[in-house]
Amino acid sequence: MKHFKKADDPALQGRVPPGQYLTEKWPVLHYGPVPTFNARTWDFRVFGEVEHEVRLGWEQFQALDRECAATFVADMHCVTSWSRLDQRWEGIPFSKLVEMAKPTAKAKFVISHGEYGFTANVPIEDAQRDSLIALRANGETLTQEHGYPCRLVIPHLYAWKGAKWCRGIEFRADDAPGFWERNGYHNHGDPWKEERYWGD
Ligand SMILES: Nc1nc2c(c(=O)[nH]1)N[C@H]1C(S)=C(S)[C@@H](COP(=O)(O)O)O[C@H]1N2
Ligand SMILES: [Mo]
Repeated sequence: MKHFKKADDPALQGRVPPGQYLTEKWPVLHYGPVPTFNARTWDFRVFGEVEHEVRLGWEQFQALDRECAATFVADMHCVTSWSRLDQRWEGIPFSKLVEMAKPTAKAKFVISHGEYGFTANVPIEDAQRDSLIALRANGETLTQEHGYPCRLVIPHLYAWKGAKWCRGIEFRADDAPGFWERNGYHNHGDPWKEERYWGD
């Protein structure tokens, strides 16, 4: 692919995980069709091992975003080996959802749910490190193909760990391997350890 360059610039030492190439363009990567958005039927849920289930309609979700939006600049790493540096994500901090829903002491795993039943699983500690439900990237509203209206971003893991077209966050006592995890990807997905596939 033409726009890929090798990450051998010394200035990038420590920025690019092993086996990754840099790209300046932002590839689109997902399984299945791009869903359409319907503001009347769309909702966002926080559920499972929580004290207070949360269900927000589109208006309420936007109000929450206006109230608490935060920005996080992070490098984005796809397991297929492209990385994009300094992606600027903006949206609702994961910590805000925790504050609202109050996961119980039993909650040990977090599942992000996307449209069409897509899921991705992480231990709760990973979800609680600077994650956010992003509505914007690099100053612009997410495009449909990049996950409009929102996506989970867990900056320190491979990008598949966050659902695009995110419709909810589930807290669970037990783990539940998600879509890519059931299709051969590593259960954890730390790019610095090259946790790409089962058995890595
Ligand atoms: N709903 C959904 N979210 C998804 C995926 C998917 O297949 N479905 N793929 C993941 C993978 S593998 C990557 S690399 C990123 C890609 O995000 P992008 O298309 O904005 O670059 O989305 C992640 N989120
Ligand atoms: Mo990916």
